[in-house]
Amino acid sequence: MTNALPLVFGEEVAAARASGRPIVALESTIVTHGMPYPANVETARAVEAVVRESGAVPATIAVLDGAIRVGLDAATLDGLGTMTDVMKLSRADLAFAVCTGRPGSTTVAATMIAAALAGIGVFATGGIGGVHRGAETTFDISADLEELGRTPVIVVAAGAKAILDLPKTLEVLETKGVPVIGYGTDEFPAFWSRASGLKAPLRLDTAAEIARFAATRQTLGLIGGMLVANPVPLEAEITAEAMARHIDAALTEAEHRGISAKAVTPFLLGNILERTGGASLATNIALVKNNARVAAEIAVALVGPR
Ligand code: PSU
Ligand code: MN
Repeated sequence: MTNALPLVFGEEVAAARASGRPIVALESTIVTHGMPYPANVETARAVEAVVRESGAVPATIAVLDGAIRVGLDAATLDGLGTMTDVMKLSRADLAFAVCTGRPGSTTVAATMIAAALAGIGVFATGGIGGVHRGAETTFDISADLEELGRTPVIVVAAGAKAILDLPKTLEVLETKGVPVIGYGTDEFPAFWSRASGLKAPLRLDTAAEIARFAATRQTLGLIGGMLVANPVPLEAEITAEAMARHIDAALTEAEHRGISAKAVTPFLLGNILERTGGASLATNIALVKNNARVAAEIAVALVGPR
């Protein structure tokens, strides 16, 4: 199905739109740049299954053949997971991939834009991009933060990756007017770890409360998204203390190799995966699934009783 926008809906998503069923957007950079094959494709499928089990329809988003695809079939997802030379798309280059026909995966920022265009209000990911350590000299601040400040999508993430400067990330989110909600926790989670030592600015404990909060923001005309910070399940967490030395080593190696711009986040994730002997990947998979479940519950709550 196509309309005036360069959006192509997968079958399942088109049917959900027609019948007003809840939909959860999912990103694809985690598939192309966040995890190795085949764990990337297996995880994407498992995450879609979690969304379905929780009563919503998954819409994995990517740019292929000059269109923003909303909902990918199994073969397309597999193709994306094995392709090389896929652009990692954010606000700056989403339209470039559409108009040149280059394949591209969507980051949190680009997925939010696509979800808003498609009328999808909830999105699950692993962790958002944020303010990198040393940003005071590199100016490396993820476009995800800017997007959260302007695009009306609820993003469910396990906080932000501990490779970032988390206090600065929270400061920027506050400046941009983004509500950051600890989901069932007072603590801002640090992706692989449940604790960061930082307080979550707000706290809510149920999907219904989050849906109500989103509706109130809309009533008040408050533009922009919100971040639901959902801690990794206890049994899958790697403590902040255990992660710290791997993170420090990965950051040092990135600096030595002169890794910059878009390559920074994928490099650090890959390097940490090697250093933890794959343990960080298992944690990553567990937290994305957990976020997909919460996002689906919020999407169901937003649709309301039927
Ligand atoms: N979380 C993960 N794996 C990832 C990412 C997040 O577990 O690959 C991706 C997301 O797509 C996020 C992006 O939007 O990293 C941030 O990249 P940057 O720091 O370059 O903005
Ligand atoms: Mn960056």
